[in-house]
Amino acid sequence: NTAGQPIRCKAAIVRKAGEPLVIEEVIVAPPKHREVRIKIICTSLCHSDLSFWKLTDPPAIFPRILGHEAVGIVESVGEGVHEVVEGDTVIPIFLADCGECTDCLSEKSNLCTKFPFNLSPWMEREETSRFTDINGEPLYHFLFVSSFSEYTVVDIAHLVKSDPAIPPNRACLLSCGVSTGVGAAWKTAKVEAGSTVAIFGLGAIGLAVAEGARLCGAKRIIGVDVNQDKFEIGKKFGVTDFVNPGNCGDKTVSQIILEITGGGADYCFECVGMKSLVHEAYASCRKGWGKVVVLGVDHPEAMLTFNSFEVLHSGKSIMGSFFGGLKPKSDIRILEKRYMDKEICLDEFVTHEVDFKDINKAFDLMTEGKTAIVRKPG
Ligand code: CXF
Ligand code: ZN
Repeated sequence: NTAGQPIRCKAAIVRKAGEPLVIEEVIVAPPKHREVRIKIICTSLCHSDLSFWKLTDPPAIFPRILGHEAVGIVESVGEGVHEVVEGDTVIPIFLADCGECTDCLSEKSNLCTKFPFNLSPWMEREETSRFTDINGEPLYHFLFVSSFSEYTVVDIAHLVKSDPAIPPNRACLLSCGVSTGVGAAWKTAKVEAGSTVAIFGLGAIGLAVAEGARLCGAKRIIGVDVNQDKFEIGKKFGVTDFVNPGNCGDKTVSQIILEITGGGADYCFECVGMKSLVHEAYASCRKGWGKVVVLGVDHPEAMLTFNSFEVLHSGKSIMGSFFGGLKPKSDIRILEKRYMDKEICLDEFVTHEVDFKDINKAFDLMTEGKTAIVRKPG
């Protein structure tokens, strides 16, 4: 029984920006008040792991244990934890759900006020780390999860219970990217049956938006991507039409979308993180009721500029979608159920599986633009 004791195990550490991760022995301290120590069963890569691995300027901070899409088993709980017990299957989520603030109590928000989203490299409730290397040096956390380790400590506000019947190499996908995309169509945009959707960027998020739109009964799902191969891939997730910005001749993407939809798409999703694409999405959606949903992250200083008269008389809306508007503690289990009922496809998101020791291969694959990578269980 390891409860209350430090655990020595292996973790993949980023010591310097962009350098290969090194698998080292680390010490994982026992969980404190409202914290849970979990054994990671499976973890996948999200593009944010890649971004923060390469980042050289603040908030970059090293040595750090990255990883935030995962599924694990509770090894032990800290004082004051009554929600989970040893042996429970759990999914860590970078976005907190305290369950008691105005936002967590509202159906309309998923932005917890008690633990607002931030990029702190520590635990949620105190500025300390639960990881040390074998020389006793502290290692930084990432997004309150740090799943590239055999064991990690996560605050209870960042954990949701998971159905153990779901294969771990599928459950981990619900921890960030796939949920974000599906949620953006389902909860943020509230895509209606019969509607037309345009998705800018068919990476994992964009494909998950397609999946969400398909589940909502969208009639037409237009994928926009510079990589022509994404049309075939997108078809598995419900993409019906494709626009390659490189093959538009002298027309813009929005001109083509307005033409083929007869006035614009009902819902447009920006899934790349380029402000120019937010403007293109705005131009591509239908006047009167078109909605633009922003999911991508451009550089922190990027500004969006809209003509006020155009905004006034277009009747269009622009909205942000953080974690797909999903409330972690209640909505993840709905997505899990829909997977168990064979409605949501998760299998198609997995392009490669690698062993933990080969984690750098996963970073190489994601750098090449592959969609999702999962570590083999065990
Ligand atoms: C992201 C969201 C945008 C800021 C960095 C973390 N979340 C998950 O990948
Ligand atoms: Zn993520």
